[in-house]
Amino acid sequence: MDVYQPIIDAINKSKRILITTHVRPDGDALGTTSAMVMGLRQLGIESEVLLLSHLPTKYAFIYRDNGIVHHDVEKGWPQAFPWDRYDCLLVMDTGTWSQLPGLKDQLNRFQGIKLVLDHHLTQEDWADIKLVVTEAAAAGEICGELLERMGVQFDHAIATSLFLALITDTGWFQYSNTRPFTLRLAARLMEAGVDSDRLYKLLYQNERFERIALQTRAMQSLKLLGEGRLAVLQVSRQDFLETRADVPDTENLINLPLQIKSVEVSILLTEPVEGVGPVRVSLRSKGGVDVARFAQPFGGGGHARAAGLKLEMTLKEAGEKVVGTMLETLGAGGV
Ligand SMILES: [Mn+2]
Repeated sequence: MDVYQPIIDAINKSKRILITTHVRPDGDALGTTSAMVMGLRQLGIESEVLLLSHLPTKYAFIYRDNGIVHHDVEKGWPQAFPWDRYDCLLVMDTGTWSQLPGLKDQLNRFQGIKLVLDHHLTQEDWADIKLVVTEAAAAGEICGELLERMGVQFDHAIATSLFLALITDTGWFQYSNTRPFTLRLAARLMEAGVDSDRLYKLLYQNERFERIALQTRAMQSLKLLGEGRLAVLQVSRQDFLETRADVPDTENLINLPLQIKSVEVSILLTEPVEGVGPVRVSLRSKGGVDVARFAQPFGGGGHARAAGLKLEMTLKEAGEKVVGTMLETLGAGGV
């Protein structure tokens, strides 16, 4: 059976769709939701976006340029979120509650159909219809395919949104998740008028000094363990305070130690800026260790080469716990 048809039927039956995505949305999450809103508009289907975090400055242009308005519930849900306005909830780029804080409790007030469109391996069974394509490099790939099948024309705005999704999740087509489909889609998006030079400047030549200062501090914490196979970085609350940087400024940091030849796995421990909440542990692998599987017993998840988890302990304790377990994993020849 065609895996796209059930979700297409559900969308076609909907009058107004609420589209949401994971907490701390990245370029895939925002590009995909933006493309979806505009694609649905072409089809005469109304939709609105719900973000569980503030719109990050780095990617805000994609919503601003395209006039995408959104509900922002990072600071809390309104007394009466208008759930009865929507007959469909479409969750993009995640399928797990841990990535959707607060949403599960809200949904007992929602009567409509629940859809998931995602490319992550880790999934939970709560949606009515799921379209999960784990070979897809980005949720944007699945969204692009879906919109084309629904008869949407890629205009400049939709193409730019989908291109943002692709380049974010593939590191501008460098990561191993890049597949021929990704490049063929990218080619069609460029034909539809994507200004890739502008996107490159917006994403890679647009940093604040505070971010580079934080990266410098984090790199000074770099430790190589397990005969150089494991790299560990940490960002403490103190680092945030002294550099005036914020959590989004840790983005991409974890990839830097992978430049070292001997490193197989990179771990980044991030202490909460406010001093409350769990330590965030990000994991990257060159392929020998499945870090999604590693993260699972800790309640985390993700992809084989990029995953994360959270630990309710001090930075030091979290470091000892994760590093110890990872060294055992590496000692056992990887999982
Ligand atoms: Mn994604």
